[in-house]
Amino acid sequence: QEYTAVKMKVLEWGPDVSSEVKQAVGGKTVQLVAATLRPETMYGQTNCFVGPNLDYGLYEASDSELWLLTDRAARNMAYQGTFASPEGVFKKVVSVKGAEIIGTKVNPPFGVVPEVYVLPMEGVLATKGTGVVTSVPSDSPDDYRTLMDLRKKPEMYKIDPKWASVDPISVLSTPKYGDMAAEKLCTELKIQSQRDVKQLAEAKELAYKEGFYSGVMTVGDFKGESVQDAKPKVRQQLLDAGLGVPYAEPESEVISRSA
Ligand code: ZZB
Repeated sequence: QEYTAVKMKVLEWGPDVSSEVKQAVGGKTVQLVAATLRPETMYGQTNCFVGPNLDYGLYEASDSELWLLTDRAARNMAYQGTFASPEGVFKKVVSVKGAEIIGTKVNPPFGVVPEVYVLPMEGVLATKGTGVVTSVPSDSPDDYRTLMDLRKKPEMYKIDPKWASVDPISVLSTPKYGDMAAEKLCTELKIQSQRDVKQLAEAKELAYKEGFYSGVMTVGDFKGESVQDAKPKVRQQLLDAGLGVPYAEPESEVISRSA
């Protein structure tokens, strides 16, 4: 699976970021780096998710940029030549817990809404992508359901309701599910919570298939084109703009995960 790793620039730290982290950053730019298989949906980013209990770090991507991701992803990127450092070399500047960065304001690349917040998601896997997930609740059932859970119980999730206030944004339309596939599927499959992992996996599969084979873009430079055509074009634009990099999972890990 070839992911696109997209850079979400930190605009303002949330209330719980430690002074140790802030000091380590100094004047550098920090990017939360999210791995996606759906670059064509980036217009519809409404927030970003991290696992509150997961361990992340700030890694030196270049002289001026620190990237926030998991140790595992930093190692993979170092071997894929993503960083300015020599192949295989990566330097962690400071450790960060997911919970610390909840409420941090970031800029989602190509997002219709230019400022969104970092929120907690229970099911973020440390073993996949970068451990940072960008949220597109129009087309990702997991994102939709989690956002609705957070809105229902902001106190329980210890978030400021304003962080979850951006509504899903339509990015594509399909004959079966209209222009808000995730909401439609969550309703049809009666998905009640982000913990309904079995139904969510089924909804994801259905949304992927229908979006890819029958979807037509409703926003952006490729509006009116099929999703299949638009996907590589939007991806290339992200890469050209320096807002994304290719990211691949090592084969052995992909196999052990699906086994
Ligand atoms: C934006 C997006 C928009 C995504 C969408 C999906 C959809 P897969 O197919 O199971 O490999 N993701 C990335 N990393 C993680 C992680 N560590 N833990 C949990 N989820 C993660 O899933 C790949 C997708 O899972 C990625 O693509 C990312 O969300 C999320 F409209 O990015 B996606 C129907 C799905 N729609």
